[in-house]
Amino acid sequence: MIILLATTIGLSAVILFPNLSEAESELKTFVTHSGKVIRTTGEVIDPLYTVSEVEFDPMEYLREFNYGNVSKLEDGTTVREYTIIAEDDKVMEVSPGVFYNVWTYNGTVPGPTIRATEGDLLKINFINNGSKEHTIHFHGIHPAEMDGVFEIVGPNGGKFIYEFEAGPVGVHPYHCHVMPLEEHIVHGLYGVFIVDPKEGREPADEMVMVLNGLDTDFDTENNFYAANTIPFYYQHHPIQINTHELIRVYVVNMVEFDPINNFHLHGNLYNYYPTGTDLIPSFYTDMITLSQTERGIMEFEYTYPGKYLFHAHKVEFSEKGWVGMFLVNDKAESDENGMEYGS
Ligand SMILES: [Cu+2]
Repeated sequence: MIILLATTIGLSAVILFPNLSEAESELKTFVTHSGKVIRTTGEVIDPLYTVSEVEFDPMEYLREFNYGNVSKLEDGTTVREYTIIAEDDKVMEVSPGVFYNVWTYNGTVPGPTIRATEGDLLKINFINNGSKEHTIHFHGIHPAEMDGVFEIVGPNGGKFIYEFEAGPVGVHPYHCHVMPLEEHIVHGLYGVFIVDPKEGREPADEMVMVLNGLDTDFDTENNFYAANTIPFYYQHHPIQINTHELIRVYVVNMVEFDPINNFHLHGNLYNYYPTGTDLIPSFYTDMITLSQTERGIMEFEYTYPGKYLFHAHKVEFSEKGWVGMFLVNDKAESDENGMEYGS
């Protein structure tokens, strides 16, 4: 009797849901013409793209610098060559169940952190593998035709080589400059460009934080905020640093729609170098306010070990994801345990 009942239920399931297992394995993600991301086992009529998911590790991004392929000219000038590929057909799960169509430089948001020394000759091979026109506009000093505004790079393999001398010293953003600009930026086409002074800076545990907003419902208001794209990431995965070690944070505000953003550090104050162009700090503070593409360098050391928050003091932003934590390890103890720097 029990066997008969089980068989009947089993048969009914097969009749009611004939392709259940097959359908489950065919969950696909689409981006529609309105930019909405849809995940379904069904059919989507005329989708814009069938997409793949972006792999992005904010902890890796934090301390990853791209110095390019280095060579020397006869006169001794250092040449750094980079390749940046734009795409606009990927999605990222920015919060559990929330998928967002990201437009990427080299497959991530933000794109790679380009790093050079003042006076180096930079050669950036740009390839646009997207379906829309894109460019790279670097902030800094360069010839007009290298500004990435009027030299539009066509979709599906368009190419352009940006060549200019690295300068001035500081931390600068780069981003796509195709209209509508807001759309190309909020989808993720931006990154950080660091120009080191020839004499270098004091050795430090260095990291990059891009403050960004995500408008996942296209109403020109941000639904999520973050340091390095994933809301709340560094709160759940604190950044490990050591006491009595110089920490240097290159911070760039890429939030659109909201006129200001800010950066508050707990249990400490930092020396702040606006745009990083001067080697003498302008402020000693625990709070800076940043408008669009405003950026700078923060330097600090912790005396006491423990957990310290950093976040937007615009509380709405921190409650929607722009909050993180430093886990400060006692340097003496770390050394005894043979811990790696910053591990
Ligand atoms: Cu673009």
